[in-house]
Amino acid sequence: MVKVADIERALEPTWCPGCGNHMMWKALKEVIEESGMGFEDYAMVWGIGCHGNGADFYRSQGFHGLHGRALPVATGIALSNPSLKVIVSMGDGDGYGIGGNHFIHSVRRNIDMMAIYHNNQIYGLTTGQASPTSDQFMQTPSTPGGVVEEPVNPVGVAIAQGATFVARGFAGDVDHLKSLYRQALDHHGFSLVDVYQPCVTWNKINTFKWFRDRVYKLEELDGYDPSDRTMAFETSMSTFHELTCAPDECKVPIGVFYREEETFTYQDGLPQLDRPMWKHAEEPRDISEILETY
Ligand SMILES: Cc1ncc(C[n+]2csc(CCOP(=O)(O)OP(=O)(O)O)c2C)c(N)n1
Ligand code: SF4
Repeated sequence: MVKVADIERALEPTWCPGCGNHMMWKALKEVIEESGMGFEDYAMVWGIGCHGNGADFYRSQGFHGLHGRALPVATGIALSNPSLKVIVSMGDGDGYGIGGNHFIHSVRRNIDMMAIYHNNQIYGLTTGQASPTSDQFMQTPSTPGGVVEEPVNPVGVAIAQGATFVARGFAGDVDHLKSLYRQALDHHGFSLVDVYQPCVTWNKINTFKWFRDRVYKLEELDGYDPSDRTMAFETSMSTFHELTCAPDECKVPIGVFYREEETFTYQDGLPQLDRPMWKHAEEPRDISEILETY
């Protein structure tokens, strides 16, 4: 069984002091330890960005993919070895921008994997340009006159697209985030955890304080039913925040928006996965005769 200390590499994280990535790192390491998995039980995949630098800070088998392409790589891993739990780490620019198409199709295919989005509403690594989740009117180096368009609402998109597990967390509440990670890891199907992860260097609007003044937990809401897709979608839309809103005007829900217990995954629909490729590889073939010919 993997321990937190086994996951940590000799290399210390290079994220800015106070960055939400540190809290997400802590939460995920602890949940992996608590899950009882061994290194042979899971694989991790990263996109490109500050979040993706996590590839250097978690010891695991896995792959550091191209910008926006973590999900296709993760899909390949999940289908070639269905016994692995695949954990994918992406950024908002990475996963909802350049990788937006993969996001939609991974959701509708219900590929059994856990997808974590480090949503800091900015391009962190490339010094603060607007991302698909930056709030409308936000000024950034790439939008000096303010962002013109509406942001992507990843939770709403996923629910509308038939997702079977959709949650939103906040890096400033590690215990709550851990509970979401645990549920996502246990889910049979595509589990999305969108995490508000303040970038303390480039996003001076959506700060830890900004969120602390606004977040509330869905599980504490009277009558909230995460098995009701319509309720989940309406909640994701009605509370979709805007940069300009005051704490008493807008609230940001965190928690499990939607969960379907009995799900049919992409893997379930592929009978050939009963004879996965990696199992053939377990029986080594003698190729000395072939080598003789060279
Ligand atoms: C195809 C491609 N386009 C652009 C880049 C440059 N690039 C590297 S990281 C990044 C943005 C990262 O932002 P985000 O995904 O939000 O992650 P964060 O750094 O905030 O964690 C960009 C545009 C790239 N590496 N590859
Ligand atoms: S630039 Fe932002 S997202 Fe990147 S490490 Fe620093 S605080 Fe974190």
